Amino acid sequence: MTSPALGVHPLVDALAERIRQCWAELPELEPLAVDPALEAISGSLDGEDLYIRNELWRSRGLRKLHLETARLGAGLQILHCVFFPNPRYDLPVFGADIVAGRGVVSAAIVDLSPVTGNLPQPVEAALEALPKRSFSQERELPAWGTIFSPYVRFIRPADPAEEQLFVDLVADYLQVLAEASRRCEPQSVDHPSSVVRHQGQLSYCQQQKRNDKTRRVLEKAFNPQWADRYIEELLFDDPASLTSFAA
Ligand code: BLA
Repeated sequence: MTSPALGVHPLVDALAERIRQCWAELPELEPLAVDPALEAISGSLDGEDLYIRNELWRSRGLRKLHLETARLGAGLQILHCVFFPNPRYDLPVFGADIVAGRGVVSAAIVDLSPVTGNLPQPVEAALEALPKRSFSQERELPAWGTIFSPYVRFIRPADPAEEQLFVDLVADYLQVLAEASRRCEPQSVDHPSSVVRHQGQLSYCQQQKRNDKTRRVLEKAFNPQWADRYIEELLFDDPASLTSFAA
């Protein structure tokens, strides 16, 4: 293990490992270039170690697979993961976020989010068929959370057993997306559905950018300009124009 893994909450570590196992199974997986200045970032804040690690890939039907693991001062540990689809494919956005501080996880969220009004039918059917898992503490979604599907889970895990249950839940959602990405046939860039999905992905990014909590943490650890650039260029960069997805 390299030093960045030190001091990471076991749930952050376990989920990151599980996500890496999941993407290793995806068809046509290939690395996506990351600006070296953003790939591994380290520093210190108020005497605490601070680091960010970014891993980026793409695969069939998915234009950007992003996993960020970070430790950002005051013991705050974060796992941020988003899989953005290629708008030519009828696929949802996968998103997961874990926020832990001082050994306690305050937020664990996962969803397959639609980029049109509804989830693709095969995805919805597969999610419906998953085992029902219950957590003792469900959290309420913020106002910008209108982008999430009815299958979103936003919880505060109460103990290690619930943390494991959350890892299993995320792996199931990723399995559903992996299967859909294998089966889905692309449509042309000028197909009206591709246009709608491209627009839907733009809205997804815009809504996520309304999460002040992400911005505040990054501003404090770095500075407002850096935070802005990081959010706009890496976390929730708008998808490139549709024509760039032409085969
Ligand atoms: C909440 N996100 C938070 C919180 C912090 C961050 C500090 C508050 C914790 C809490 O309410 O208990 C911080 N999250 C970050 C930072 C990064 C990050 C700094 O990912 C990255 C560097 N957020 C996402 C994604 C989702 C998401 C992909 O990035 C969901 C798919 C959700 N985070 C999310 C939600 C909240 C949250 C819904 C709760 C917001 C609220 O209650 O207001």
